[in-house]
Amino acid sequence: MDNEKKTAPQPERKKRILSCIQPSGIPTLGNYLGALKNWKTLGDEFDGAFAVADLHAITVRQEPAKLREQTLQVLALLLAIGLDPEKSILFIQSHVPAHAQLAWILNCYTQFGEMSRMTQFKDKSAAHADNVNVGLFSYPVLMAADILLYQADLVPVGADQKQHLEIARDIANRFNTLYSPTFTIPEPYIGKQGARVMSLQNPLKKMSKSDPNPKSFISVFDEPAVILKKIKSAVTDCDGKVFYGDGKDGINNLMGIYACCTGKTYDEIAAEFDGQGYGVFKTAVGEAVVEELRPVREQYAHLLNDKAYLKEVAAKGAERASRVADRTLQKVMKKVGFVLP
Ligand code: ATP
Ligand code: LTN
Repeated sequence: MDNEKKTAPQPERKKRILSCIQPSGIPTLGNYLGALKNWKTLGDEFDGAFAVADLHAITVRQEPAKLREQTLQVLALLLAIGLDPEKSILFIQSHVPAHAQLAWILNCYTQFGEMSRMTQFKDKSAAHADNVNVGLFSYPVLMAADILLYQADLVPVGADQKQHLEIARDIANRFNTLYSPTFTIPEPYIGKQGARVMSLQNPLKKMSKSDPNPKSFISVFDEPAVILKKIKSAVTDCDGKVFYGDGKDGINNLMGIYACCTGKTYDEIAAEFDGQGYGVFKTAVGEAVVEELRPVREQYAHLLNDKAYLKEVAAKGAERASRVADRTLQKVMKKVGFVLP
């Protein structure tokens, strides 16, 4: 007798991608070019799940009314960049209890030493020395839970999150080895361009929405005149020549932004502004950013007025997300040895 089981060929599972953004301020051009822009492209192609990470946001003190407002703003932004809530799962992290539950379990499979090496923790604990809380420390474990609950194959993030992705992979591998295969091992998806947009005031620091100096970042909702002004006052050098090179961090950053918005290469940009000085170049960068963000800003303005719709999207998203997340959580609880309810 033929021992080989004859099974019907399974349709290949579409890759699942997951990513989150914190409602810790108004998203910046860095968030947009480094992450959100890729979410739209990947969300069209794969099974997407995208969340507003409000649990992560409270690792830094937030004003409650502002946090509520920013959470809905960020959800509106996800729709404004073109994510389709019928296709992708769009949700608010705290609406799906499995995130906090799995994070607790994974905390017990993560070593203090490995968390201590996280550069974001070092940076953030220096920036918020009066509130170095345990949540800030175990932030990457919650992020691992976000990813692993959905069995994500691909996680589109900016370059600053690479280290956190590596930890998520380590935790998943450890759990799979201790018990049996449970979690998909996620791969980071870091775009070639825009992965690290730098502060306009200090090009050695990443552009961040929680930077106290608003001149250092461009918010995705800034008016055109404000964008042009912020780019004009971006810190550069006194060399006056537009090319990508060592010691030209400010110009390199502007060239990166311009390349992302126009699709031009660095050589093409250097040729375009040859002999023209920084004034002309900065105006062109400002105009390109205005055009890049225009459709997002326009869509967003339209959506934000409809709070009832946003809440409906969040409710449906949470329901769909919970279905996927609870399945993984149940498996984990069983393997760990909990009595299932
Ligand atoms: P905060 O400043 O509050 O820490 P953040 O903007 O650094 O927030 P998130 O909101 O969590 O962080 O980031 C959402 C996504 O944007 C992540 O994928 C992150 O890697 C990406 N991102 C953040 N800043 C930049 C940047 N300057 N350049 C490119 N990508 C970025
Ligand atoms: N820590 C991330 C935001 C985040 C995230 C995630 C990104 C929270 N959970 C899961 C990807 C997957 C940041 O960018 N600061």
